[in-house]
Amino acid sequence: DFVINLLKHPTFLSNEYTTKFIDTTPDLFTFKRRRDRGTKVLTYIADITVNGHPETKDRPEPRADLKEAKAPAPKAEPQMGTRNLLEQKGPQAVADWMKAQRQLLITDTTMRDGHQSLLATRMRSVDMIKVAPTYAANLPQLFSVECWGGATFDVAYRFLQECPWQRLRDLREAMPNLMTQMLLRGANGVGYTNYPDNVVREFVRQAATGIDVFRVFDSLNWVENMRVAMDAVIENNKICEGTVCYTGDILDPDRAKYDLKYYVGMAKELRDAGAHVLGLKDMAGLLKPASAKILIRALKEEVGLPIHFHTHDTAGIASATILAASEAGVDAVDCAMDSFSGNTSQATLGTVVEALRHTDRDTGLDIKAIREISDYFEGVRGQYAAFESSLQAPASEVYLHEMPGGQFTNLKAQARSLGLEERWHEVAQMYADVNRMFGDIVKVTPSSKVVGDMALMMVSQGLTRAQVEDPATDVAFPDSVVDMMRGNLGQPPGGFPDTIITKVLKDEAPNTERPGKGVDAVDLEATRAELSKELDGKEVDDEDLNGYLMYPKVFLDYMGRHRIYGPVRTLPTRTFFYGMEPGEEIAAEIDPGKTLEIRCQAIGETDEKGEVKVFFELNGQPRVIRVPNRM
Ligand code: BTN
Ligand code: 3PY
Ligand code: ZN
Repeated sequence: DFVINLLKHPTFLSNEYTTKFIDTTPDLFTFKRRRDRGTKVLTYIADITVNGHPETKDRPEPRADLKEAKAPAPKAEPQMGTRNLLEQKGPQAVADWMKAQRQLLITDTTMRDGHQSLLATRMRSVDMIKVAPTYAANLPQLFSVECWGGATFDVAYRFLQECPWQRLRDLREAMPNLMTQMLLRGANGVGYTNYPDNVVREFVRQAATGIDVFRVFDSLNWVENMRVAMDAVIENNKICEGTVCYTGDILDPDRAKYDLKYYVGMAKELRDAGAHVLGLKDMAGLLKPASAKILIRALKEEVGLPIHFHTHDTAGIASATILAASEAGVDAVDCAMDSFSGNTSQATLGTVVEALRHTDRDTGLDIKAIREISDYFEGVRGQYAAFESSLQAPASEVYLHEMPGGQFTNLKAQARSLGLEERWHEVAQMYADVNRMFGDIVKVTPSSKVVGDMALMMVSQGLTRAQVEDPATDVAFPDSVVDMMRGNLGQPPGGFPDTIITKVLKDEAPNTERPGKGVDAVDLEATRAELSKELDGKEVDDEDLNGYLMYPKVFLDYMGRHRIYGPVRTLPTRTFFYGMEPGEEIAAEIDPGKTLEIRCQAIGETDEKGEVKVFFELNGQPRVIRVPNRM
């Protein structure tokens, strides 16, 4: 039977953390017959109720009295928005319109970068979908809603037990007048590695069924490595936001590698590669107001594309930089709903809206609507207490380490798991040292992960930069470092320094060509057939195929758990992470119109077999589920 095959599957067995839950739940695999979806969902709830969720163990809990957040009511039928313009006139018309009008256009990032940067990307689809119609009706002036891509794709499968494509379909449908936006890592897709060209093309084609604006970047700012993805976006008639990642400081003579000329040059390359919009991605929040003024002016004057500016509030200065950029003529900027803003996330949406009110760049957004949605998200955020970082205040330390906002909480968690949390500031300094050792590179997924891996390794082993660079010391480099030095993420401006290449690769010669060049195309139909076999003959649609192409192991693990637990994506977040209490009642709409009304009646004692009976009522019918007590 499928479940047994899956257990024997080598990729399944070799996975370290995503299967922890199943590995420790062998009894779940003994079911022979196919169980109905209600029973599967009850099995999930029973297991979490008895054993807890591995991801929230030993972490802070939500306030006991915190109710499920209720979305504010949509005001009226959605007015026309940017999506209507895109549908009617195409991407170039949207770009022309951006340049022609005066209001500062705003992208709301709450559903992507906001929670990626504050809650380790753990926001579940239900918490987004509930409020999406309110966005459509109450904030029709938004430029776009960034709600997909980046780390959200694999986290959905890996940790949230849900399908990222279904999230996209649901959000798309709920916001028909607003442009949806995603973050695409160029040839790295939504992964951490380089994919064959046809896999990138196929992914963009599928994503374009739900996404209107593609922010395409490369983690080393290598335009060569962005063309396949950019071309695919353009072919699909969507907005191609060709993006420059910002690092260093254009005013610092010591960082001359990344000066004004460098950025203007790259922006022109992106324009010539067909970008409709120029993205300026300040992933760490390093662009300061004075530099922003100069950079935006120069880009506006010399490139001619509308500019969309993205920054992070890690140092506490993001809104000042946004206002400076606005004065310099930037066309669109990113903000997060107040309750998901600040610190490593984006600038505060309501604050930027208020700051520009009654000026010539008034955003036209309704501040009351913003506050209502922010209040909703405040309630949502409370349920994710387990994923909050310990970051209490903005920190100018970011100018030292230059960590992207989206990486910060993750690296901190990694440091914690290695017992290095107390030595965080050493990790930060080491991160800066590694950057210099690698030749001063752009640090953004996936290059930022490589720098982070190296820094953690050095701190935990007590190695200094000088020791690593010393030809006489033997160093075991992390796989990701070897991979990057081989050229598998592409080339930074000027290449990697010879010292480090020689130290890492010894006699092996690096590949300095575009990594995708000369790589054979994947046979998509053969892969579909192989996946179908893997899944016991289940028909494989394009969404599942694309999930598998990006993350084969993560996808198969997700499918394995889906067979056991069924559609858990619509469970309330509290239930998903903590299970239920006796007397508690919840509802979960598992299909349009099919709602499970679930009441937890009682939790039994652990019997001699080490099992616990959990007593439920499912749509009024009594049900008993037995789960092993692993506590
Ligand atoms: C100024 O420099 O006068 C302030 C900038 C306002 C210019 C607006 S911004 C949006 C649109 N795009 C342009 O290139 N010009 C306008
Ligand atoms: C991502 O690639 O996920 C990022 O957020 C980069 O800033
Ligand atoms: Zn970001």
